[in-house]
Amino acid sequence: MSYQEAKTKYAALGVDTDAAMETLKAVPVALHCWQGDDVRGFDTDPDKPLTGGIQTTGNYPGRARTPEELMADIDQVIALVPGQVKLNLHASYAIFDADNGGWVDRDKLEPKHFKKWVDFCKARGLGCDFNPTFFSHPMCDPLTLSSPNEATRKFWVDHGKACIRISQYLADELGQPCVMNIWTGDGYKDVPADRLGPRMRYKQSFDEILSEPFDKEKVYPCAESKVFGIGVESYTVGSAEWCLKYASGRDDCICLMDNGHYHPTEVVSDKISAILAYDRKMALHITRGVRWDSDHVVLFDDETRELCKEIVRCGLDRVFLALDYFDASINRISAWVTGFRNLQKALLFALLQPNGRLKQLQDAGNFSRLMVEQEELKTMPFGDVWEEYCRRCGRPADGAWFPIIEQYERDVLSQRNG
Ligand code: RNT
Ligand code: ZN
Repeated sequence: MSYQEAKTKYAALGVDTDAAMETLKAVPVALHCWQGDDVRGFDTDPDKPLTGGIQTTGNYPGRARTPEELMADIDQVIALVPGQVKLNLHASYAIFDADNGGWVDRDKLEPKHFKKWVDFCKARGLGCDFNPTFFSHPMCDPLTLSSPNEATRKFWVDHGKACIRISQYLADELGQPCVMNIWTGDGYKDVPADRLGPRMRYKQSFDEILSEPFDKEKVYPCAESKVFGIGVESYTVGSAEWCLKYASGRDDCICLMDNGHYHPTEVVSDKISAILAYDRKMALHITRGVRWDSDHVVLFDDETRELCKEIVRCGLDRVFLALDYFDASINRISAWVTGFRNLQKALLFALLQPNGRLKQLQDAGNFSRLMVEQEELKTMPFGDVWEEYCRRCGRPADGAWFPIIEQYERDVLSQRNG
C-alpha cells in the first residue's frame, strides 16, 4: 500500500522504483570477515597486538574465536541483510588442520588453506575477494614490502605471490572475479631521512608480486593508499600519489580508495569520477572516518549517500564495493549488519535519484532549480521503497532484525568466553 504510493511519487519524477530494486539486487558487496574477530585471524597467536597502524577498541563479549564461530556469525549477518553478499577474506584467516598438513607461515600459504572457505561460499552462492595480510606478524620489521632488509622484503613478496595464486583459485572455484587488495601499514612515526628509498622498494615489491601469473579478467589486484596510521604518523610509503601512479602505470592493477584514508575535509565521492576518467575500473573500501580512526561502522550519512550517487552515476559495474571497518565496542554482528544495510540503503537511495534530469539542469546552468530539486529528493518516501526492497530480498525490515541479533547474543555469543 505505502509502497504503491511511493512508486507513484517516484514515477512522477521519471524514476522506476522496481527497476532500481532489480539493479541493486545484482550488485555484489564484499562483506569483510575481519569485523567478526577484531582483525585477529587464525594464523598467529590471537592475543598478539594488532599492528600496521590499525587498532580495534572495545571488548564487547562474543568475539568469534574459531573458523566455525566466524562462519556461524557470517551466516547470521547474511540472513539479516538484503542484496548480494560477497565474502572478503584476509590471508590471516587461513584454516589449518590435519587434512591439509597443519600450519605454514604466510609465505607458504596455498589454496588448500582456503578450501573450507570455498566450500562455505559455494554452499551459499557467494563470490570471494582476498587480501594478503601484511600486519600483525613477527616478520614486520616493522616495514614489509618496503623494508630495507632483503630477507623481510622477500618474505612479504612471497606472501603476495602466494595470495595471487589463492585469489586465482577463489575466482576459478567460485566463478566470480576476485579483487585482491594490497594494503600495508609501511611508514614511519617520525620524520624520515629517506622517503624515496622505501617507495622505490615498494614499487619493486609490487612488480615482483604482480609477476606471478594470473588471469586479468578474473583477478583484480589493487593498491590501497593511506594518509597515516597509529604510530605511522609522519610518512606512509603507499601514499595516495604512490598508489595512483602505480596503478595508472599498469593494466593489471587498479586503485583502491578507502574513504577513511584521506585528510578530514577530503571526500572520496569527488575522487571516483577523477579516477574513472582514466581507468576502466576501481575499488572502494567503504568505512567511516572519525578523527584519528578510519574504521567506524558505516552510517546512512551524507558522505555515504554522495559516494553511492557517484558510484551509480559513473557505473556500478566499474566500481568494486567492499566494506571495511571494525568495531569491538558493540555487538559485532550488529555492527556488520548496520553497515551493510546502510550501504544498501545509500545505494538504493542513489538509484532512486532522477540522475538524467538533474544532469540536464546542471548543463543548462539552472542551479537554483537544481538545488531545490536535490533538496526535495531528500524527503521523498524512500523508507517505503527500502522496506519493499527488504521484503523482495526475503530479509527483515528495519525494526525486525535487531531483536534477532539480541536473541543470537543470548543463545550463542554469551556462551563464548575469552
Ligand atoms: C587499514 C586498511 C585495510 C584494513 C584491512 C583489514 O587502514 O583500511 O584495508 O582495514 O585490510
Ligand atoms: Zn581499507
